[in-house]
Amino acid sequence: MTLLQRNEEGVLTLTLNRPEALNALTTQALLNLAKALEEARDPTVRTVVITGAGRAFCVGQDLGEIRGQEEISYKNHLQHYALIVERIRALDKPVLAAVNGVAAGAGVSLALACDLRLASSASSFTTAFSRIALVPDTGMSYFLPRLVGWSKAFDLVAFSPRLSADEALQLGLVDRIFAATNFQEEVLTLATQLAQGPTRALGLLKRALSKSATATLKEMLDYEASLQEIAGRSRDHAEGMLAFLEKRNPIFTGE
Ligand code: LHQ
Repeated sequence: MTLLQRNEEGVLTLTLNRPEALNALTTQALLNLAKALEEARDPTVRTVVITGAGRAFCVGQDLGEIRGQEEISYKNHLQHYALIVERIRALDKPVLAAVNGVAAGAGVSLALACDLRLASSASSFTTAFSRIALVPDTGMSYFLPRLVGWSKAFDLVAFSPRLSADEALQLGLVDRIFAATNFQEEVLTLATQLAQGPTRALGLLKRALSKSATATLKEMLDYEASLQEIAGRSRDHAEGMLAFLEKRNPIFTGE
């Protein structure tokens, strides 16, 4: 199985599972991931974690699979890679990349498309594309400059250094580092915290941040007001208000 799935108390963990090939992406692996992300729309899933089996997170396209191919098909790319990024961004719930080990090429892009990047102290990052004379894809040219700035993005793509977890944290490429020894436990703790949160509001927050990448301030003020109206009607908002007044912790159901 190229993808393992486990749902624990609202946290759906998707584990890329080709450790012998550093979780390089084959067409089948991409299809499985896209399908799992579609199924993750189910309301019982309140947070998604994407991680890798073995010593790698994901090293991008399986170069063995495309060896000898005459061309890189535009249509295939949209159907397989772009679809995954679109599904991650369209999911109205947090999607976390738990980067357990080496990430390269579209593996880095996959992490960049997520809402948060949690890195193991054993992880490393390399954009890889320019080493095989390709351009960044799977959303990297969109997300990377927004995270690290325009010229740093050029630097990381043109030279493709291999960054440690600490270097990635310094650049803002990742958000948290956890020790490799208890990485998956730490990830699950943080993911569970999010899964017990006000899922509806978190989903709306995600929409707002995504829209802000291309919107004007005026558009965002308008959008925020419309999202607040929706959030204000949620059961979790009523519970949050009540819990505040009763001086207790809220119990959110995600509705
Ligand atoms: C691999 C791979 C790999 C197969 C390591 N495939 N076997 C989309 C659509 C269409 C066209 C192309 O592009 C794309 C998107 C992309 O993602 S393109 C970018 C593809 N990825 C890369 O170019 C990364 C290539 N790999 C590396 O640079 C290194 O292997 C890294 C830095 C990831 C890891 O280095 P090390 O930790 O030193 O491991 P290693 O190099 O010794 O690799 C271990 C094994 O994994 C080795 O096989 P072997 O049989 O010798 O043990 C590698 O050949 C294999 N492997 N990446 N993408």
